[in-house]
Amino acid sequence: MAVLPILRYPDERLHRLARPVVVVDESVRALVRDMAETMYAAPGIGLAAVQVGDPRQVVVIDISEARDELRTFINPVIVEAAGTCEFEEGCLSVPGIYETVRRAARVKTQSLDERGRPFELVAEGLLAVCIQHEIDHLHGRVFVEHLSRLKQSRILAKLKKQQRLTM
Ligand code: GNR
Ligand code: NI
Repeated sequence: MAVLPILRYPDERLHRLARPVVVVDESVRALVRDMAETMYAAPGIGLAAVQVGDPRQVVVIDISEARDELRTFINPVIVEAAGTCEFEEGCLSVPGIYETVRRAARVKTQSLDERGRPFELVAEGLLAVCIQHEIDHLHGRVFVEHLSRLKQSRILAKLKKQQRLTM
C-alpha cells in the first residue's frame, strides 16, 4: 500500500481521457487500495485514478463520517440523471479553491466493483455530486471548468501565486 502523489491543476495529465479497465485483476485491486489510502490520507471524499497519474477508469468514494464505507467504481457510467442541484465543491487537485457547481440532483450509475461484478447505484445528495465530480475526472474535466472563464482565470492566477510562495 502507498499514499500516491496527487497531480495539481493545471497539470496536462488531468485533461486526458481515462481508458476502460478490460479485466478487473490484482493490478486493478492494488490501484484501488493505493487510491483508498491516498484519499483517506488527503483527506478527501473521492479520488479518480487520473489524479494519481493512472489512465484507467477507476474511482473510489467514501462520504461516511466514520470513513469506513469505501465504494469502488470501475468503468462507471451515468445512465440516468434528473433534477439539478448546486453544491460548493472542492478538489484535491485544486487545493484551497471552493466554488459552487450546478449538477444533476439524482443519478443512476452502472459500474463494476473490485471483483469485476456489475452493479447499479442510484444516488442523490453529496454522493450524487461526488460521483459526477469523479466521472468528470475520468473524462479529463476538472470542476473549475464548470465555472465562468473569468472565475477560471482568477483561480489559475491564485494557484500560480500559491505555487510561487511554496517554491
Ligand atoms: O474531497 C473532495 N470533496 C468534495 C467536496 C465537494 C464536491 C466534490 C468533492 S470531491 C473531493 C475529492 C476529489 O478531488 N475528488 O476528485
Ligand atoms: Ni476532484
